[in-house]
Amino acid sequence: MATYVERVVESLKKRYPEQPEFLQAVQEVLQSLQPALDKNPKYEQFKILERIVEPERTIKFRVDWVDDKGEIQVNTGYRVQFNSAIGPFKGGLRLHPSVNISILKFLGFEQIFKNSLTTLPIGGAKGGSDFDPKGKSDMEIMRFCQAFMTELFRYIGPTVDVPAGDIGTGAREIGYLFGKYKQLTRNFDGTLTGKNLLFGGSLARTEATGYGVVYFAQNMMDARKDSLAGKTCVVSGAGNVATYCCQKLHQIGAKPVTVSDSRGMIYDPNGIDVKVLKQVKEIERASLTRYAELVSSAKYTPASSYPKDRHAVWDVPCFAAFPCATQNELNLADAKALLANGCKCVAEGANMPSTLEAVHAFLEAGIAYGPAKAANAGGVATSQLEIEQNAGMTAWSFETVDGRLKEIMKAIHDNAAATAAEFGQPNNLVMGANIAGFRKVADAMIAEGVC
Ligand code: NDP
Ligand code: 2IT
Repeated sequence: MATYVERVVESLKKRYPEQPEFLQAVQEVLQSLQPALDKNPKYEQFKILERIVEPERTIKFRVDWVDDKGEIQVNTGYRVQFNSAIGPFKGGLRLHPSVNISILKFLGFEQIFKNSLTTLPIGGAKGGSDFDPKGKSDMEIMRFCQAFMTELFRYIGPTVDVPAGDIGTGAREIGYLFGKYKQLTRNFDGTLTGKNLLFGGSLARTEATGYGVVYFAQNMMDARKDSLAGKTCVVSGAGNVATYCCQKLHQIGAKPVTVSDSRGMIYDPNGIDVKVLKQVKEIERASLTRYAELVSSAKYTPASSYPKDRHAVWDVPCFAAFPCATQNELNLADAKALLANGCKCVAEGANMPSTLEAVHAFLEAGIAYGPAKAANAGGVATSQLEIEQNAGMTAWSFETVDGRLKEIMKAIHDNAAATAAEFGQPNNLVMGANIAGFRKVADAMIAEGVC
């Protein structure tokens, strides 16, 4: 007879066959929950799985805006308000041409458990648009953001739903979104996080996700009586998370030797120069070919020169790997290449960067593997600290916020490790993070009744 998990997954596959990323995220979580479900029959009795895989509310809307040539452009906007059992909806906005409901449901679903793990009172959500920010002028970005907020503002608020950044959405976009939100609602409040420091942003929020991933990896190393100091690391991505992951690795005496974007990879044996990376990506918004022009030790490999089903970054020998670009950027062949080269630690900065097969390969090999919902939770946790500062109309020092971030990352690690041990698999942080994140939300749903 099929288990409760199998029945829910099968019914979901039938209902949403066109949502592969969402189904993948659900399977990754549900597959490891069975022991917790066996231990507490209330979860099945209260139909928690059937309920937790459906968003409480999904908003989809048209976004019309005018480009610099005076032509009207049309995009689709979304907000998936997945679960508010333990706090207001919270999660980023992704602006990328690949955005669709499957990707946003996977991200929103992951966010429920990630936010639960942070120890803070935040529910799970995600949103965004298929708008492509690449090559757009500042004024086009502004007009898009204003049009997007003209619809979204009805559904958000400081105790309702608090959006933030994600791929394609950084401080510039949050600024334009905040300006429009404030105009439409006449409220100056903490409804968006990742704001500019001039109007309520928190120190260390920009750095938080990348720093948090490294803190998480350090916690995994401490547990194994090992260290990242002096070790070679590979990082994928070249955006917010990758940049500050590289910066923190340098600070702790490790050496990040790669970064990548959608077009190619940089290998720099001297260690990635974070100042140059910021100049290229944050200021010039250019391709990584520019990094190779500016740094003589760097070698650029275009993605097009590599086999289609492989990712060049994962062929570089390393002690630790930090996938910080996007979902499914690390497949089974990539995982095997990393393991064959002696990789001992993988900490995920991106959301669901490893395929299900790659995750199983890491777990089977017994290396330190920090799944995204635990390892990259520092970003959203620090967003919640921004909300806290806004609510108190105050601003904390960088050291205060960074100190809280460090404590939170340790609490997440220790909770995932203790939960994994409780179920007899002490090294399996996938199981530990999933069960720990799930139990808090499921217990809250039961306590709040069927509504
Ligand atoms: P950015 O937009 O700042 O950077 C994204 C980077 O990933 C860019 O280098 C981009 O390349 C690359 N990338 C994006 N899509 C693809 C793709 N389809 N193929 C190859 N490369 C791609 O985003 P963030 O750094 O904020 O986000 C990176 C990851 O981290 C995402 O998975 C996000 O969900 C996750 N995350 C982000 C948090 C945050 O606080 N920002 C918090 C937790 C997780 P290019 O420049 O060519 O587009
Ligand atoms: O995936 C994520 O956790 C984020 N993009 C950050 C969300 C947030 O609300 O800060």
